[in-house]
Amino acid sequence: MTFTRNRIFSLGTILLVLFSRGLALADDGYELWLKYRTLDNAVLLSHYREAITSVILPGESGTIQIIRDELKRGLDTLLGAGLRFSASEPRGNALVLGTPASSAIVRRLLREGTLHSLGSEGYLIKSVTSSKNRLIVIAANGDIGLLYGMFHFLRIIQTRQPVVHLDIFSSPRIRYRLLDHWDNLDGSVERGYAGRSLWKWDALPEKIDDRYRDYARANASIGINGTVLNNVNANPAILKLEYLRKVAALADIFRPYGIRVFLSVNFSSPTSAKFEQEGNRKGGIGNLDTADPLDPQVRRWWKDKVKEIYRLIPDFGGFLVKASSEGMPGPQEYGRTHAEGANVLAEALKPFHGIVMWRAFVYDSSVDPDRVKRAALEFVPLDGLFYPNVFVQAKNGPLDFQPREPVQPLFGTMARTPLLLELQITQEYLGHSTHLVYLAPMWKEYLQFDLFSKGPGSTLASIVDGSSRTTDMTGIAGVANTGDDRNWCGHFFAQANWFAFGRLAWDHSVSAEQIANEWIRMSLTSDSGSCATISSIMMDSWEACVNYMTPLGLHHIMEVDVHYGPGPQHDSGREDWRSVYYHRADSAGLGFDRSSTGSNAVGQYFPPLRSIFDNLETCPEKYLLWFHHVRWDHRMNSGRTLWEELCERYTSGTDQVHGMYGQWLSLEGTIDPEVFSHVKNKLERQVIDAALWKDTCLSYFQHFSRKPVPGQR
Ligand code: GCW
Repeated sequence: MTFTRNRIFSLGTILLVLFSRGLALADDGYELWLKYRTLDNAVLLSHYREAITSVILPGESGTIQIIRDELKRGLDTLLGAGLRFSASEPRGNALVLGTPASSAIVRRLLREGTLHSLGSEGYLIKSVTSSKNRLIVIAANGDIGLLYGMFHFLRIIQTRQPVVHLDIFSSPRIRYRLLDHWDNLDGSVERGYAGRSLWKWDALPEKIDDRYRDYARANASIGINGTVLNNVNANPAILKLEYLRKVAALADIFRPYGIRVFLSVNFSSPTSAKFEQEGNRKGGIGNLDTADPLDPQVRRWWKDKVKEIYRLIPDFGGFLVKASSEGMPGPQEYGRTHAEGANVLAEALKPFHGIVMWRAFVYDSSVDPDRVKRAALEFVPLDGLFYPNVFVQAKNGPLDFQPREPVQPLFGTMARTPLLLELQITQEYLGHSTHLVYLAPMWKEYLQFDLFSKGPGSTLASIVDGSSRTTDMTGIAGVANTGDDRNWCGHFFAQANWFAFGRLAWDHSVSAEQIANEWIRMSLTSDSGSCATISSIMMDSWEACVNYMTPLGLHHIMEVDVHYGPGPQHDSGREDWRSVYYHRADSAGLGFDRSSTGSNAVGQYFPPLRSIFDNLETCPEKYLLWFHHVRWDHRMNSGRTLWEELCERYTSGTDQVHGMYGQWLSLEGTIDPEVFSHVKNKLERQVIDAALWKDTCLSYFQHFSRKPVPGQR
């Protein structure tokens, strides 16, 4: 009996030890990049502990309380010591946070000019030394600026930077920095690969899920200041009072984190439900027979609805609209333009400083059979006709979030309309949440793309951040990759894309490599050897994906609807939809002729881009098959023929993934075991998928080229 009891006891002890060790070690990804692990470097620890002996943080607003909690949680854990918090003047070396209204030190520090340029969200982090003590001051005009400054300061410590001689000035380059959720009211997420929606609509507004705060906290830590809660394929029900109360509950939680809520709305909302027809998403929640934007009753309906929203959500951000696109209702049904449609909403939102984000993702073969030209054809004639509080929101490329596209030419040609850049964080066409693809290098390529619209240097970044225009209507949105999976994004490395989107939205001049390094150190390890390996995996991953999926400007050859695996053979007869339409393979060659003798999509770009793209000899090879139908025996820069180069790209793409896998295996034992095996499993799948892409595409294109695959018997 005694024996048994002892055995049970010791077994229990062992299990307890194992369990608690397991808990301490296992990383399930929930904490994202906000992991605060006690620093194991004694020199650094004493450097930080000496620099910060207490924290001075006056104020009691919701935001200040969040800052206090985060600093406690962060610094206490990172530095392994409890810090004293107070609201009064510091004794000894201290971290001081304040606004001109709350702190004399900050008042002394901030001169008028600096205050102005900090705006409502910017901050300073500055070392200030006096005879008595050394201070690190985080100063901002308001609490939200302090919140951002605080997260920046924690990032400095998480990434183990020194905290002496700090002199940081940071303010966002872009005003609206948004996540667009394609979340449906039934809990599903369109193009979501990380579980169900984060928003538990059935339980709201009474039940507040813990994750809402964690979501807001994560976004605030990277500077995201708005969220569009629901899918652009919008269910009109979102505007019913019942749902607006739920939205208001979320807005209340997000507000102290500096995050405003926005909604996608269905253009037919004012109409009666009796118009609902199977499949075409028409029929609204109102009682009108029409949604014609010029109808006075429709204008009244939107005004009343907007008033109702602002009564519940005083800082509501505005509406996102997908109209006259992919079956969504829109103004064109009533013979009205996109501008007339957007303006009826803008008029209603204006008194409350709300905005409209009107999407330019349209295609309609009556406008032009080359799908990539349609947005510009429909929208450029409307330039200057939108109300000032309207953005036209366009995807980065003219097609649809392909692994690589040239930039949407609209960004150059709609000079009088505020343009909001839509990026896709969720990897609809880049391997969902199975492939490791770090997207920052891709976004940087887009942002640095020169449209020449005002001569050389008219980069997409300068258009989006307004620096090449005179407007403060600047915005960027990322289609979110979040869901209710424990690790938020499905793939652990997909978290890096959420992180990178926020960092670039705040400051697009930061390099993809720096962002990767920050994320790795905050999320995975600070060991420099491991960091270098992980960084190299990440930095090469996008080019690898382009190579094994769609090299040399190929596009949209994914399997139909799912958009995951290869499907170059798809042909439905629907002109603008299936793979064969896009790749145009035939016995002569490969690629879509968009040159001046083809669809002339090149004509939508400014000179000299137009002629650079138009000419087969000057067109960058990365866009070759996007703009040209190229002979199989065409000589590429490498000296290979097109066919050989295609084979080489597909092969190097699969080799790169093998390489990534090998590099990952070398990390075993240096990073968290749970993360290690999670990523290992995903990479194993990616190796198989890359080979499938290569084999499927090469054997399919071989029917046309009728040439052997080099190295293959
Ligand atoms: O890329 C396509 C997607 C659709 C999406 C649409 C859009 C939300 O396949 O799922 O719908 O783009 O951006 O509106």
